[in-house]
Amino acid sequence: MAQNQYNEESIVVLEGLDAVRKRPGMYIGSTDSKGLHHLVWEIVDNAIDEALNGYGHEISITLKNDGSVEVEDHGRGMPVGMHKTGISTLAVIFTVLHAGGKFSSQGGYHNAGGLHGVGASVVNALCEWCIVTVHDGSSIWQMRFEDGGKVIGPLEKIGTSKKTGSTVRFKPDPKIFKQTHFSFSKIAERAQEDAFLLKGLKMVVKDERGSELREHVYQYEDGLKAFVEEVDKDM
Ligand code: 1YM
Repeated sequence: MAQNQYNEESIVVLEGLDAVRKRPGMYIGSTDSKGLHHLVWEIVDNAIDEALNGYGHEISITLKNDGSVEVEDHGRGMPVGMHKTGISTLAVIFTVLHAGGKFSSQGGYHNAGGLHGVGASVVNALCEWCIVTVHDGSSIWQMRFEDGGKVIGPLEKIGTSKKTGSTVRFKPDPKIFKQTHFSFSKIAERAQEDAFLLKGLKMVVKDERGSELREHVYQYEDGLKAFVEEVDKDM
């Protein structure tokens, strides 16, 4: 029975996500460094959406030494219940293209970049692996995907927690991207812009790669005023 369920989930993945792997440019613009960093913005933007909705005001982005990146928020936590299709809602979010209205180009938070809102499933499709962890205030849930977003097991309860929030850790697929090195300065710059735009939002960017451990924290109680001062400084 349980075996069957994974097979059905896997079929959804194959139908939904192979389109992304066939034409990544249609979803993330390109497969160069710019496209690679789009993966980070997609996940970060979902965390920012949650902050804009009033849940959680601290988001951290960590560059890991295995080439993966981890994005963590302290919002409500992604839904861990069942979707009407009989698949967990989390699996739907990560394996069905444009799952949920908020991933359509109509919904939620937008940036000036244009290409935006294509969502977690697109990121998952273009990864070697992706691990999603949710704290729901009583339990810790986890689900893993491999090789272009394939479901490798069910959403599992892995512990208990009084906190709420979501963590997505993913490793881009080198078969898709021309290069898979994340730029700390590029990510930090974008995180700072997000902090300027959303008053009080705390963005923490960490680099755990190699011996060069770095951490930048951005938080502005008077958003755009701080931005103008920053721009002014360089003139
Ligand atoms: C590290 C990335 O994705 N956080 C996140 C995502 C969602 C929610 C909370 C959430 C939204 C809603 C209700 C709602 C998402 N929910 C959905 C969907 N962080 C990150 N935090 N409960 C939780 O919008 O109603 C997609 S993403 F589709 F289920 F609504």
